[in-house]
Amino acid sequence: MKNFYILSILVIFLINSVFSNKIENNDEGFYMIYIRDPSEENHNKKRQEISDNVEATINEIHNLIVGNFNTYKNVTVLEEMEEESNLRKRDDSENTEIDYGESPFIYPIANVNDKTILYSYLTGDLVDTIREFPDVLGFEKDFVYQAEAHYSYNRVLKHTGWSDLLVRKETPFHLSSISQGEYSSKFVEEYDTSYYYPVTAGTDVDVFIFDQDFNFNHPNFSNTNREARCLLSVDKSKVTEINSKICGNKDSSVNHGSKVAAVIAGTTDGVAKKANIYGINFKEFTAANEVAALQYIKKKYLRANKAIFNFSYGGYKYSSQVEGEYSSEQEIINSLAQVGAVFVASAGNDGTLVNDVKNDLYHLPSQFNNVISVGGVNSETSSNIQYIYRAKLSNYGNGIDIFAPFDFSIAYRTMDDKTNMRSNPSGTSYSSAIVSGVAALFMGENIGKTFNTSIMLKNYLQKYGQENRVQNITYDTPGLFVNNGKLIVYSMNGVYNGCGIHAGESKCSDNKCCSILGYCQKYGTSSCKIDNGCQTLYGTCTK
Ligand SMILES: *C1O[C@H](CO)[C@@H](O)[C@H](O)[C@H]1NC(C)=O
Ligand SMILES: *[C@@H]1O[C@H](CO)[C@@H](O)[C@H](O)[C@H]1NC(C)=O
Ligand SMILES: *[C@@H]1O[C@H](CO)[C@@H](O)[C@H](O)[C@H]1NC(C)=O
Ligand SMILES: *[C@@H]1O[C@H](CO)[C@@H](O)[C@H](O)[C@H]1NC(C)=O
Ligand SMILES: *[C@@H]1O[C@H](CO)[C@@H](O)[C@H](O)[C@H]1NC(C)=O
Repeated sequence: MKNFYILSILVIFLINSVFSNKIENNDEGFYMIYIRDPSEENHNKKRQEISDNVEATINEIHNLIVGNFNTYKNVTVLEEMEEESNLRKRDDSENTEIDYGESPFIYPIANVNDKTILYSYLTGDLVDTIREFPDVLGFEKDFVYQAEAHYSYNRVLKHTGWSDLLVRKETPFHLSSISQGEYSSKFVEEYDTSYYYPVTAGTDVDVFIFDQDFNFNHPNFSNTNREARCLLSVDKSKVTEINSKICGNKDSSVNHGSKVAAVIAGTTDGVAKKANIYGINFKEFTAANEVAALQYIKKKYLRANKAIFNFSYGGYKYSSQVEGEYSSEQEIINSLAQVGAVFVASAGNDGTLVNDVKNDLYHLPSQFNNVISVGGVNSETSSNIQYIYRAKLSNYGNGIDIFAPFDFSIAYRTMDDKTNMRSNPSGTSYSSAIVSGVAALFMGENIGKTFNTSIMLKNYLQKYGQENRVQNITYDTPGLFVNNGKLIVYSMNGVYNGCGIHAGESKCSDNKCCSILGYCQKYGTSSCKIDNGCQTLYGTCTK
């Protein structure tokens, strides 16, 4: 008896929740219509059939729909329903468990507790008319569920402040590692291989790639909502305008420029796939060629606060050759920075100091002022923690500004025999490409704001990057690892231990406290006190 009582309350509650709900968005769409249908015999039959009074209602509604075809905003939907229905008939639908009746526009989909639920595509006016039918109990507008994801769309947007979110699945390390914080299997059961990025993805930002051998015919540059082409070629310090998809050595098996461009802004492997990418093809990497190209771009193509220059070449010079009034490269870099350009350069792959004060040797252009110098890292998982350490070949020293991935597992299929992009690239050139891409993301999300190299470094790369994340560094090298602003670490299978940002923003249960390191503990233990880092967002910080 007691059970029955509880059950009936439950039923009433459910009914209320369905029928008292006014349809808020009272417009054209798919609806579930609840029809009174107490016919006993239906519930005992194996095959669900339509009872007489339901059939009468169906016929009435069917005629209403047909008589009001011209009031529909989108008749295509009804046409598609009819088509589907004809296909079914041909397939002989007599064997299905449910009798869907004769009308393609309205049919029963379920029978529950003396009700039949009909499904139909209706205009708001038809809903109002049908509501008055004697056997109609109510309506429910169909609802499209979001596919179950291993991350929270809303939490990521809140955390990053991005205008909207895009997620690319199953990406290589160079993308997954820059859109999450430190992964440890102590907190997260399965490493998240997704790449999270803002929907703007570098829109309206120009990235000038000073390199060799570009082929923008590769399908990874084929999205049409941005520019991806060769712009200039530079030889003997003279600049020539080019407007083509291919420049440099067509048969180059190295295709360095194409690969750098793919890491910055390719649709599959790139950080900022909507950024404009312009190939500046250098016959030779000389200081004078660089100055000539910068001057040309400054005159003709530079758009203030929207330009990123990625230098991936470099070499060592004695300071006597660099400093003083005759550094034309430094001067022109400064002048472009003043009008809103950001410079990114690779720190070099010599495994030495970028700024060897003792021997008076400096790596250029990465050690110029107003140039962000990028070192390379690899990762290694040991004792369940993913360590990020300086790649052995990457340069180091306090002249480095930031680190980014060094080895790339991007196995390009050949798009044609002449442009083999198959080899897996590695080196700080690609690290600098990553940072250029991340800079493009920040610019693309902040169109209208002022940018130059130091603003990009201080207000974005340092603010959102992971401080002290890079291991195996000496000589006061900063351990900053690049991040695009999304530091929440999710688990692919949704299983977490602990709490907080390293554990998919999980919260502690049972009134436990979330410690500064992300463990759920009893409040009051040494690492779980309010003045000792207890995280109020993810647990209880009182006794
Ligand atoms: C961008 O950086 C990469 C890696 O350092 C380099 O190979 C490429 O030439 C650079 N592009 C420009 C435009 O400097
Ligand atoms: C009409 O419905 C069809 C089929 O569902 C859909 O593809 C189309 O985008 C709709 N048209 C409009 C204008 O909503
Ligand atoms: C970059 O912008 C900041 C802030 O406006 C300014 O202080 C700095 O001088 C600028 N750098 C250059 C090279 O113009
Ligand atoms: C990008 O290139 C890779 C490797 O060649 C390929 O698998 C992928 O389908 C390409 N992406 C697009 C959007 O064409
Ligand atoms: C870190 O540096 C030490 C000492 O130079 C070296 O033995 C070790 O192999 C390095 N670890 C990695 C992962 O490179």
